[in-house]
Amino acid sequence: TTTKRYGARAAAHTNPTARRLLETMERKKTNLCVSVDVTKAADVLEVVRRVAPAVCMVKTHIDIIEDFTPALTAELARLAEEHDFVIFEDRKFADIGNTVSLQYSSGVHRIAEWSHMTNAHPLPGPGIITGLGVVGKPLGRALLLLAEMSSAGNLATGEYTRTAVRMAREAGRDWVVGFIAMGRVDEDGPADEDFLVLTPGVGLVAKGDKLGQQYRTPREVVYDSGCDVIIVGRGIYGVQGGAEAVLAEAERYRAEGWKAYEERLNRA
Ligand code: UP6
Repeated sequence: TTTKRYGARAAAHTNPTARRLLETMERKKTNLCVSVDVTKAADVLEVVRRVAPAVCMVKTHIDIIEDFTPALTAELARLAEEHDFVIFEDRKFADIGNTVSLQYSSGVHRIAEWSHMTNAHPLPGPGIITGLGVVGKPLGRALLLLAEMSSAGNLATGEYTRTAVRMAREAGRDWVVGFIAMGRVDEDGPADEDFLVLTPGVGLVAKGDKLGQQYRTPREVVYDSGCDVIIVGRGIYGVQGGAEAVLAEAERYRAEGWKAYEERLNRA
């Protein structure tokens, strides 16, 4: 997987969102996902409009928005088409199948309507994958499993991580297209298997925060660990210097992530 170009890997996927993401990455020359963790709808849209040229994906936490209306997600969906990126709602579902299917389709946020990709903890067992799939699969959406986490002391290690990978394989890649992980958790798989590995905890400046977050550089994540997408939040939207600085910082992460990817291909 790590020796192939993103664009070439698209053919290994039947899931339309996975294909679209890989094709977008190749077309825009970016493996950057910006995590827009701000709490006002106007600020979300401002950051997204700024970083749009530099990203393959925008990640949201829709439940932190104080002034949420469906106009926000409609506009996000429109921007995704205009600027060619995928929307990933980082919902981290963690309940039984019946409950998550309701949380995914209903409530105020109606996540399945506008978010191309979402994620789930494997903790409750395979029913969570099936329950989300009832809603998302017919819409061409994609699911990631949290196989590992970036925060200090997290429990997603060892046998838990291996079980997450096994659950993804059993569910099939037409629905579970990859993982949130810190490295190539799928490396024991067959050569024709292709999972996406999306990795948070990425920063060029800070080493961590006061609440357990741990940062690695784009190079450590993409070149050393073989991950596919770098997820950057505060390192980009939190930069000092206003809107101009946000795009400049996104472009810096895009360039770092892409360079690490090109070097990974050349090493092979
Ligand atoms: N995130 C992590 N670590 C994980 C899983 N998800 O940081 O293991 C998410 C956070 C946040 C983003 O919920 O939205 O990635 C990281 O933000 P940051 O770059 O500002 O630390």
